[in-house]
Amino acid sequence: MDAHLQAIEMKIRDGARLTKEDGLALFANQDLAWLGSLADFARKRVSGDYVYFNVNRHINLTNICTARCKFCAFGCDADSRQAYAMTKERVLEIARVATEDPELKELHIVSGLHPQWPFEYYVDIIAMLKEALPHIHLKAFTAVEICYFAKISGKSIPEVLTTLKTAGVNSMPGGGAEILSDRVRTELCPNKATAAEWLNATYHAHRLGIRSNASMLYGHIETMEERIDHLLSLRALQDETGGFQTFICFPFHSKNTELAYMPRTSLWDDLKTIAISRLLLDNFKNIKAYWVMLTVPVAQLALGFGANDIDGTVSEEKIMHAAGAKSEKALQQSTIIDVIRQIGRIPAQRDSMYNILKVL
Ligand code: V47
Repeated sequence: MDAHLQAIEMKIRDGARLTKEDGLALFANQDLAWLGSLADFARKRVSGDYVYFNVNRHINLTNICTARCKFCAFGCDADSRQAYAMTKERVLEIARVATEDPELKELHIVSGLHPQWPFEYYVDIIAMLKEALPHIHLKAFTAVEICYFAKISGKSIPEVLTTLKTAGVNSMPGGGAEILSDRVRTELCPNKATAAEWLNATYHAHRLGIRSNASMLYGHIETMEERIDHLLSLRALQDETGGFQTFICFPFHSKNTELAYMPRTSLWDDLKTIAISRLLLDNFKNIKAYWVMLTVPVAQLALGFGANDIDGTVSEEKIMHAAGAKSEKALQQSTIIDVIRQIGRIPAQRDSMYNILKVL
């Protein structure tokens, strides 16, 4: 093995930090079994043998979106035949039905950037849900949505976040990060928060005590260097705030998007990306294998390549399925538990803040 890779292995065994050059060397190397064993070693050291999952429900308030990112099959214009926008009553009805399941602990709320709804509409929905279902954790609005709310309301980012926190937002999902590069964003998603704006909104959320997730959308027009830079930007922010709970990578699914000609990432790339994320993000405790995008068998494999979290039951996922994700629409808890036990790890049902509720 070449000397640089040997040095990287030594650093990982010693718990030392990897550099950008190390990340690039890991992507260039094709010894997947070696990489996987290092990522598995790092995972075990940071988070032991538990594999976390939660019981949650996704609610996408609207698919009408002013951003119209090239990679997205979910967003549409207001006059599209698929367009929908939920009333407050409809949101409450969905939430009430979902929470009839006593195991359900979280509502995950992410939506399009609606051209007409005022900021107050979103605040009212959160306040309504919190009043009706005070025991449910509301993981709501990506940093992109926070930036949009600031734009439409004329409020500052901290004001928007404080208003939402007061209304009942408990934490934020990690979407909208895509690739934190101006080149990529100008090409794929010029009508929404820039890389600096995404990082800034996330920084303020963490400062105000709103923890959030981080994500990466890969396998489109980005270079390996841009993937590494993305991971290092997240690592730097985590050093500063400690506010990230978990990292998720989304392999790009091109069906029904403007980039429909692009092939799906290889399984090899998916496993390398998860493993390298675990190794570079040394200050993240949790790396999520998002079965919705990966499919259940690949998510199970990813648990041997650095991941320690398999998200949750995720009923009614729409964004990824619009782009052709072939996975189930939701998973039973018993399936998640089997998937974890089959690889000799311990299923741990968690809440949204990663407190263990039950070890199964
Ligand atoms: O930002 C959109 C991704 C994200 C496609 O924090 C796509 O726990 C692949 O925020 N192919 C939104 N990916 C979803 C999101 C999320 C989902 C699950 C868990 C969490 C969490 C957050 O979905 C977007 C984008 O990066 N996405 N379209 C696509 N065609």
